[in-house]
Amino acid sequence: MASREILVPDLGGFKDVAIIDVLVKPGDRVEADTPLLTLETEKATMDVPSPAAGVIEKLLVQKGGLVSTGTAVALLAVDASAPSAMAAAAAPTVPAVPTAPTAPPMPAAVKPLPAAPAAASAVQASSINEAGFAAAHASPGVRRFARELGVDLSRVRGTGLKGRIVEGDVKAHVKSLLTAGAGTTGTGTGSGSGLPRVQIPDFTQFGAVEVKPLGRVKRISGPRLHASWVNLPHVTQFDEADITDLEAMRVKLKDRAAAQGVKLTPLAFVLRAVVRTLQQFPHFNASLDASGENLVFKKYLHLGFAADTPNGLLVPVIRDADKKDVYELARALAVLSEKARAGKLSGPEMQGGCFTVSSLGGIGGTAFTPIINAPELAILGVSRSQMKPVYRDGVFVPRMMLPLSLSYDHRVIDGADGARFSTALAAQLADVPGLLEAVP
Ligand code: CAO
Repeated sequence: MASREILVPDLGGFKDVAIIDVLVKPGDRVEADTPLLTLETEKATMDVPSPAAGVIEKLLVQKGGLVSTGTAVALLAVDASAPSAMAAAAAPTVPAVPTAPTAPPMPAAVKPLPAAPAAASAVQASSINEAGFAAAHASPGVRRFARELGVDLSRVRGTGLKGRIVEGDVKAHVKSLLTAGAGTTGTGTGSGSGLPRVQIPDFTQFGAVEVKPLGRVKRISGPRLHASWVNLPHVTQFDEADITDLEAMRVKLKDRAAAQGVKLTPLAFVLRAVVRTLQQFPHFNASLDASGENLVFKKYLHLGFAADTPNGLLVPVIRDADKKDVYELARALAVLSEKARAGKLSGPEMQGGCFTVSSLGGIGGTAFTPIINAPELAILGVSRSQMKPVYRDGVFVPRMMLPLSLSYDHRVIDGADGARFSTALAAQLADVPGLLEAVP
């Protein structure tokens, strides 16, 4: 094991930045990207991640200290199996996470805490005013606590020094909401408070265990998925689209497309069909506003798609998907999923989605219940297509059927509309010439 110094990455012009939390101690095992320290400037908080896997030999700084770019913060005994990792320390080893709208630009290797992002990998909390949350005067611990409870810090009155919000303020805020019975009203963006907590036993009483911190993407996406799950009344509509003709055409076109560097998978056609269906059902391309009383119709159409990456689930966004034909959609899919896997997506490439498609078709399964990427109103899950016997005109015929799972927010979309949307989508997928039409 080689022993190497871990240095503070480029802080983008900030000097003498306060260390407000030290998250590891000598002897701790860390993975690449494990947060080691939390720093706080006046405008944002950020983690300093470990650039490689290994064991912390020595800490060179302490809580309350000040650091600048290049300050040595710890000695790491780097795993022998990861010799190149330290050399790559200056480059981002995990996907850059978008910064808060009010925060200054962050270097990619220094990542804001979950408190700050405006939109990241999978799902956005539906009610938290992200800009206000990011600007709130509170420590990362309090921010994390607020996130866990789904509390919008911009609405909490701080009683600490210079109005700083302390943990007690968050608790008092939740208590006041509960007392007022307002925890889950409005846009349904309350905390989900009142939910019984899952009891976590001491697992060591049952056998040996190993504790590993969740990766950064999961730490951000988890609370957002949870917020959507508990605050949006999800209904999932299942359907099947007959893509026999589409598959036949795709197989014909595939090689020609490959010669032009485009991998024409079924998903590109699904995206094109989704665009055409959203154009028929504009209220699916909308969001509730913060009051929960108005629907914001979007005159643009950016499509998100779930990408499975080594760092976790990310949702790149294809901008102006309605202006792209199926080849352009296939190209955008390939470029953005490659960037997602390499951890190179920028913040804007994960923002502004109107509707998300989550395809597990390349992996398997017959159906699933995708969680809506709030504040979007619906998400389409796609599973693996299969040849099935379909009864038609008195006989069974073999048809290639694609399973569709449409989850929608029942506050806005009625069951009848959900069924109409998925029926229309299936019809679009059967209309091969329509899908291949040039885009105006
Ligand atoms: N039915 C049958 N086969 C399918 C299919 C489907 N619905 N969808 C894709 N395939 C096939 C493709 O044709 C391809 O086959 P070949 O390699 O033989 O040509 C293979 O499966 C792999 O496809 P792919 O995954 O490379 O490409 P894609 O365009 O379908 O998907 C991407 C791209 C980025 C969406 C995908 O790689 C991915 O990450 N999927 C996971 C998404 C996810 O995690 N969702 C869950 C989120 S909720 O937790």
